[in-house]
Amino acid sequence: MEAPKITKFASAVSVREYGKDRLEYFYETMLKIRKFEKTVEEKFLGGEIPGFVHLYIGEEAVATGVMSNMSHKDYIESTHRGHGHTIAKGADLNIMMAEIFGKKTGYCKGKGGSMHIASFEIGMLGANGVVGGGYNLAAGAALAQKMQGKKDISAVFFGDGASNRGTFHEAANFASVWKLPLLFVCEMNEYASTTPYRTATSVADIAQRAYGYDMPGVIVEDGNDVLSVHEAAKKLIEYIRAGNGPAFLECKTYRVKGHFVGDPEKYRTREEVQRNIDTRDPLMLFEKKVTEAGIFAHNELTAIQARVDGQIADALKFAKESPEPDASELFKDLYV
Ligand SMILES: Cc1ncc(C[n+]2csc(CCOP(=O)(O)OP(=O)(O)O)c2C)c(N)n1
Ligand SMILES: [Mg+2]
Repeated sequence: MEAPKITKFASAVSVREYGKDRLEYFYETMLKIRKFEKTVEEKFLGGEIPGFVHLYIGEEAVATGVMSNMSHKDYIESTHRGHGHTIAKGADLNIMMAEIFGKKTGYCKGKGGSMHIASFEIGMLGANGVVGGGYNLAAGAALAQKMQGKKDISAVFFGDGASNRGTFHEAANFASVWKLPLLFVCEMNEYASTTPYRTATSVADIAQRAYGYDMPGVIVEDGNDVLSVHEAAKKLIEYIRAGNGPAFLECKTYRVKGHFVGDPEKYRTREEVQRNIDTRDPLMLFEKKVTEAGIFAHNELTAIQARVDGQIADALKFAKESPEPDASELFKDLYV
């Protein structure tokens, strides 16, 4: 049997080869995530949002690039940092914002909140507050898809920290033996809470671990370039849909905000964060690419930004004006 390959991916597709609508979709999706997260941050700091919030700011290209190859029939398992995955999967911003505000009109009737958003209609099986908790749920979903003879796939998102959990081994081994239609997407954002990945991870590239499970592994060095992520994920998803079994995608990105809103961030310097913002911001990289190629003028990008601002303002209004769930509903929809 030929050994699986672990490769570094560089996209050979020029920005000019994409239709303008497609490029607008990438940009608008990333913008929705960014602006949604900025609003959530502001409202959380203002005491309007209950619970705990982990922001996806700076990592927008990963969710957008992967999900651009999926339909609502494909499933995803998300993480504690799940707003971006949910938006890229096609969530309604009003219903999402309402959930985060703990309102009755939210995806989980206001009883899930930031870390437990799920919507089966769009194939979003759930965010997950348990680090590494998504692998085996996704493997189960992929097993169901395979047993039903579907061409749909499942994807599980996880961080560099989560890659060190034992649950990864269980799911990766099972998915490989059963040739399940499952994409492992590692978001290597350099930190697991306060721990830099280098101090806690045995390999330089986490995708190297795919080798041990006989699945292909692809490393996107510039995981903040949405087009690179899109192309790399496209190849792997085609491979999975063709019935070849699981694959592993590692995207190198950076968590620009604290681990959670309110994190004092004593484990890294302000200079390091600023350097990443200045040189690697996914929105900035995209804007530069499409304007330098002459595909979008600056005022066209501004118009898209204004449209998204309107969507976020609507979502906020909807969430704020929605009622809270009634106390009598507290024990409804519980599976115990
Ligand atoms: C099983 C488990 N252990 C510990 C935690 C506490 N915790 C929450 S997020 C996190 C770090 C996760 O890091 P990573 O997987 O790299 O994801 P990132 O936050 O960087 O997106 C930890 C340790 C938890 N929620 N669940
Ligand atoms: Mg991390």
